[in-house]
Amino acid sequence: MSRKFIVAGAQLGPIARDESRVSAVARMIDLMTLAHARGARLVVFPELALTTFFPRWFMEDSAEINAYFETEMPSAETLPLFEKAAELGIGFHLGYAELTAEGRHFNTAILVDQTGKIVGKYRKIHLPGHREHEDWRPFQHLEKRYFEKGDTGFRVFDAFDGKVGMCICNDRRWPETWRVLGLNGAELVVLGYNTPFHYPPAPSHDHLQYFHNELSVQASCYQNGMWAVSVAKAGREEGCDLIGGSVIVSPLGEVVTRATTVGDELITATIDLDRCAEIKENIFAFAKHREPEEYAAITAPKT
Ligand code: ING
Repeated sequence: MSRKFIVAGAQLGPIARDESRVSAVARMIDLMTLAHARGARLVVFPELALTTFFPRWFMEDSAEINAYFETEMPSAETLPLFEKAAELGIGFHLGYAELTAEGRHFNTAILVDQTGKIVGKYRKIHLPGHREHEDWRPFQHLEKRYFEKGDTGFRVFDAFDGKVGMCICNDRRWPETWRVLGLNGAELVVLGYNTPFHYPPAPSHDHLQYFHNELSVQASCYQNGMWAVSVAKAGREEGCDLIGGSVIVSPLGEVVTRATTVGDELITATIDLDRCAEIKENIFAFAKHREPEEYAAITAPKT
């Protein structure tokens, strides 16, 4: 039985600072309904998909900061998304800010199956940006201030007749993310991102943001023989331009489809998990060709 099915990427346009979770969820339900109409079994939403990308502002008041976090999942505002998923029989991936009962803050993503059950959770490991206010920047990128490094590792979950992994945004730029997921058997990686077009530390790179976005995912899919659905929160959000460029990429590194706007947009593709073997059993057959004895520098502790 072939493991072919349709996946969807549900790119979101801007979410305003004062936009309610109810509004964001309603937009996602519209995209989920469209995904179902197009035959998708899984729809992927962006990173931090319930609120505006709040790490762009320096905040000190914990109540103000915590207002952007979810203390339960599903919550009253997000339950309709789970209920719609179960009603339609479609799974989904959702990124959100997680505040645990112990008071820990993570940039988190979940994988939910076609019955509306959470079958996987990931907490972002590569946190970009900085911890303190840096007034030279036109906008801040304070993920190191608001989130702890994720404590889940790069796990792979049995779902959708295959092995599905997750990462989040900056993780996609690090080859280690994908190689560990690949070594853990991932055949499909789903992820969301919020990527500003302007990169204050190196403005001369701005025109390459879309290129780097696709380069990272294409190379990683090819080098690990896996599919990826990588989905943006896009558009001019509170004065900050976020790139679109949501893509679905094959194990051969081909961009199968990409978004063409910076708003709410659904992309879909038929993927075949069995095609991962063309890479995993040949050019990147890890057991046959990897030489980990030579790679110690990769996992040596930071000096
Ligand atoms: N955003 C960005 C990302 O890695 C960034 C941060 C932007 C890094 C541009 C480098 C260049 O896509 C998040 N949220 O990680």
